[in-house]
Amino acid sequence: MSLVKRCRRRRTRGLPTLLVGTLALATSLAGGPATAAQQGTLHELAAAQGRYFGSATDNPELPDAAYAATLGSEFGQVTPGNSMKWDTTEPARGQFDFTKGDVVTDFARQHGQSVRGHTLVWHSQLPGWVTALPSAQIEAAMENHITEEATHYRGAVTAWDVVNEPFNEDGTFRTSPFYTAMGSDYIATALRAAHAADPDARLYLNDYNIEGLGAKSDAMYALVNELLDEGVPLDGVGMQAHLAVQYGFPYEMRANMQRFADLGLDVAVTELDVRVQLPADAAEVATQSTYYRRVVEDCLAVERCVGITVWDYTDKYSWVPGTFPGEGAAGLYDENLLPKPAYDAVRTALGGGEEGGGPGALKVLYRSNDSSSADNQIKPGLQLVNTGGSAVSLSSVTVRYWFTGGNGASTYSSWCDWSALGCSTVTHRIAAMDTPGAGADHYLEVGFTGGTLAPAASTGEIQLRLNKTDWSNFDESDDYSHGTGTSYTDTGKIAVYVGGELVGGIEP
Ligand code: 9MR
Repeated sequence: MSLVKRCRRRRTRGLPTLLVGTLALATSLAGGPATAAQQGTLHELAAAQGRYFGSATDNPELPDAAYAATLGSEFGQVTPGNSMKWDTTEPARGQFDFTKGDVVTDFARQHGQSVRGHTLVWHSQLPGWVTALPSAQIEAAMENHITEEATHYRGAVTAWDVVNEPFNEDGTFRTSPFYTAMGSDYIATALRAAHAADPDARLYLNDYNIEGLGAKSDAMYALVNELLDEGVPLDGVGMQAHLAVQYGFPYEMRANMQRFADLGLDVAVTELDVRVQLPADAAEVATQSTYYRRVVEDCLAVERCVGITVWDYTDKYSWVPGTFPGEGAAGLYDENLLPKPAYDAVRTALGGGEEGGGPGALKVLYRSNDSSSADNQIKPGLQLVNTGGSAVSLSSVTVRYWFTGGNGASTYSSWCDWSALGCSTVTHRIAAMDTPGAGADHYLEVGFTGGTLAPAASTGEIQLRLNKTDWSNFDESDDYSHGTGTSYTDTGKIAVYVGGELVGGIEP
């Protein structure tokens, strides 16, 4: 793929991602207030990262006041699970009924949320009259359906899943009345009709099992390349992400998202849930949290990943048990609308830093590995312990140890001498404080390249060392974080942060 081709595509259509992020932020500000115990809703945390965080919803659920309250406050985007599908919106040929979809767009407007339209063309949930239509009439019926629906929702829907689930698992095109009538051309025809009806909507192709690399995502990749080459209006690819703990995580998700992004397309996670076999045991719950966290991390790592939608946010209204008997518990909230460990994991991955129920869920144990506090090296030994109920992604964690430099060079070197995790996992640097405090004008900051800290787990010992580049002596005796104990204790004078937010220890 030449750079020239990519640039041309970027200019061809649509909002830059940055603007989408700005809109999302504006949306979040219009949404409901954060609960007292948590700083920022899922959507506010996502919006701070230029993304949206949304949920599917459906008309029968909305009268549930407790459900609607969380839907309206925690999420900045909604997708109607059923009410914009063909069987609902055009049950008889030419007779359109947008009542149910309008209830969802009204709810969204009242709560400052954006709406993803789902879906204009799909092989499933088609009314009988479409499947009974002679092939020669399918194209006109499809164009008319798209035109009427996309026109009706102009201004209310920011993105459309124009074509849903066009592929079989092996990457061949799925048979449908549309494919039978028009071959794969039906996809370009549908996109053009949607663009003509609503030139401002972001137009997507959406499918499941295209999160990782493989025959199905390769087929989507080949298709979107072709469409872009032909100048067909296409803005993005939706990855549904109906994941299951027993089938493993699609580890190449980030690389896969990136290859679509490199074509100048947006990417969205459109229907995320992670089902487990019931009854869920502790290991499955922990793995589920990890999967949710990884999806968030992957989306944040890909600039063109515009947001994440869960399908739906609570186990109370999940589609999973009805479709996969014996499986379920796939959502972020349980059947009583209470947040599950996966919710904490998502918050943390979004930079919320309240894993396991608030500040204090991580603590740092410290001992001095230095027999002299007046020599030319400082040797803190640290251990990080997860005191919360959910796994913590170490890549979002940093630890600070404060000291004074004193006379001599003001440049430093730092070292990891030994770590139970392996020093290659540990990052370290010395930074000067803008405003020095008592016993502190510099700090050693320790971080991690990756890994997860399970509930109650410890990183084990991390032996650190630092010196001035001129090897002059320190006077550690009055350093803020310095102690003389030789066994590990929580002194409270070494701070730990998740996503940059203080969660343990006290700063000088
Ligand atoms: O959530 C939807 C559920 O209520 C319907 O019964 C089901 C019928 O197919 O569709 C569900 O949503 C699907 C979505 O439209 C497309 N991707 C798979 C979703 C789960 O089945």
